[in-house]
Amino acid sequence: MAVLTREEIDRFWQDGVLTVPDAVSPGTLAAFKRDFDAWVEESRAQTGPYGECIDGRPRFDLQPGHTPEQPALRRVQAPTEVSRAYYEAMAESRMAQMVADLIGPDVKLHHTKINSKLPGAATEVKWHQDFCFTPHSNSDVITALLMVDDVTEENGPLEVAPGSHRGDLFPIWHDGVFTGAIDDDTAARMQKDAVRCLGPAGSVCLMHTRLAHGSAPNRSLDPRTLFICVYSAGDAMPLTPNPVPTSHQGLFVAGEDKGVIRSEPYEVLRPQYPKTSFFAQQSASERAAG
Ligand SMILES: O=C(O)CCC(=O)C(=O)O
Repeated sequence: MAVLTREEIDRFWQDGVLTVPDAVSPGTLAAFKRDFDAWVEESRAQTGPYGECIDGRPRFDLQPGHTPEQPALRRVQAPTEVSRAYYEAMAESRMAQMVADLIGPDVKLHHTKINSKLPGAATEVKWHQDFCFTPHSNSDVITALLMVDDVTEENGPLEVAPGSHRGDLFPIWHDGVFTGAIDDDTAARMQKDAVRCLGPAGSVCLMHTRLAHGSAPNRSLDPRTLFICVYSAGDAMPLTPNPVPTSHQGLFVAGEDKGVIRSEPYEVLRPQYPKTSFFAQQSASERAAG
């Protein structure tokens, strides 16, 4: 049974983005916060990226400037591997059903992560389109950003350029450097008309993989934690190695594997595989500019 209305589905395809409340239960939200708070506590004793994912890279990434007094845990890679609450929300929630309403009936997981902006941390996300990091044989790929905290004007909300998923793919390589970011002029143009995706904790922002987006640092005293699940249609095949590899990649959360590959024509520069996380890659744009 559909969770999204016809009007919501049409709005998603028109704008490339749709925010819906109550994607998970209050109990799940409480469990998310408990697990995340425990990771933040653990991070206080660390001085650099730590832990291990299935490819040997660190699971937990820290913003430069992190201290025990002011922790700046900015990324948890593949949290579904170390938390039951995050796993169940990825596999069985209304969020997964909503994605099936948009690109189903067959939907599988690509990867999961938590992006966190703790108060006082300078974490920002430069403008980009996810498809340039994770090209697939077709673009029925959705990034679902679940709000673990209330997302407000002040705490570094996701900002998007509505309709941009129907336009060009903008390079994230510049002068031979993989910056992971759209060029400054284009980004400034997008920023001018950007729409902020706000909502109470438990809302999900469903974003088309080609939609251009970014987000500013948290200027408030409240945290901004997003649990991000990237799903694709069952017949969309990843064309490059998963930058956030997980043992859960390929799990069908709706429908089944029909053994079909569907492709659409497009061209994109092959992304660079990250050494730690996406945030470190994007800081290359500062080095390139300087
Ligand atoms: O954490 C954010 O604000 C942005 C997330 C993002 O850019 C992404 O998931 O691609």
